[in-house]
Amino acid sequence: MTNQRRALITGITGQDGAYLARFLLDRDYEVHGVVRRSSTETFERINSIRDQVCLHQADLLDQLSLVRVVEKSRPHEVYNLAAQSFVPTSFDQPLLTGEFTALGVTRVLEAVRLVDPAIRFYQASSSEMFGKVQEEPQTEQTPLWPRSPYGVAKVYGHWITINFRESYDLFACSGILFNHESPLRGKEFVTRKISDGVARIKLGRQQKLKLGNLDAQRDWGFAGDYVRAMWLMLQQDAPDDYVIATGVKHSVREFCEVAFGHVGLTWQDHVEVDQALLRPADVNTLCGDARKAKTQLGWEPDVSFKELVRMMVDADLERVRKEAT
Ligand code: NAP
Ligand code: G4F
Repeated sequence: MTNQRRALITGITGQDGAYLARFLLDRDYEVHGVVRRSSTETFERINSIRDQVCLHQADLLDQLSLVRVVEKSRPHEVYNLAAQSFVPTSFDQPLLTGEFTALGVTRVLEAVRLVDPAIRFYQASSSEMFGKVQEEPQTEQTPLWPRSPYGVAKVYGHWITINFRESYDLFACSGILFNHESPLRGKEFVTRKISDGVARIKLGRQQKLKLGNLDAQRDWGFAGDYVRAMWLMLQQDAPDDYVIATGVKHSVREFCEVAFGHVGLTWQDHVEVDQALLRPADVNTLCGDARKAKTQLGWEPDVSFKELVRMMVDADLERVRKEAT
């Protein structure tokens, strides 16, 4: 083993995993990633860095596979980003979501504790834990009231991380991240569904865009900014928990307005509300207060809401154009 810093990322094939892997490679880390076995590869987001990272097969459902990966890669830092992360699926598959998103965290923590308790650990907690918000804006002290099986599972992951820190003195941090988006966002999430829809409608491949709750408000930031916060948490003298957010909220309707407006279209001409897309219980509004991260980590977001929307629409326009040629 060399003196080079080593990081292990679960969920490296996801949006955040892809941005974090690039961020760490730029800082000269040796980057290892956990991938689960599938009959077709899901490496699209990390294709461009495929030969610079070391991938290991393991699964959040399988304790020994996680222990083996930690033993093999001997990381200084573990970023636990893997999860069943889509809220509607958590209503359809609550048990599986609990296994991945809640108990999966304990499995990764146990692997860290068994192999090397000096490893620094990051847990991907979520603003979805605030659910039916008890105060605005939300801070690290705001009481949790999750509104989906996903949110409930994330509350478990958050508290087991704190519990392992307090019980075993692990350097374990929980980042309570508000919604963050990018051109690499999965297409089922509302921002990417809109940017993809706008591009298809603009280029004549689609007529209408069906959405659910247009009144929902989110504090949307750029994923590239948010992975920097994850890393900063693990570089501090002591482990702690941090809210990461922009402090500004917008509705789904406003997202549509900016996205369609960017290509000279009027959103009301193309968006239809589909009742089937409403959730059994939704999170109506989220807005974070990231003052602790600003003061202690020196973290602030660089990309504004409008820049983010335009970046996503432009990327989808380019991709959809290429699909046609
Ligand atoms: P994402 O794009 O959905 O990626 C999820 C990753 O988890 C994928 O790499 C997926 O692998 C992997 N995974 C799922 N189940 C697994 C299992 N059983 N074993 C191993 N790997 C598994 O999510 P994201 O947006 O990057 O988010 C990263 C993390 O942050 C998640 O934990 C999410 O819940 C949390 N979070 C996200 C946001 C946000 O706004 N993006 C906000 C707060 C918290 P496959 O490629 O094989 O499916
Ligand atoms: O984009 P969404 O699916 O994200 P949601 O539910 O806020 O969850 C995301 O952010 C969490 C952080 O708070 C993460 F932890 C989680 O993993 C995930 O990344 O939906 C945002 C809002 C919801 O209120 C939803 O009801 O948009 C509303 N919405 C309206 N129409 C829609 C749609 N959501 C989706 N996915 N699709 C629609 O057609």
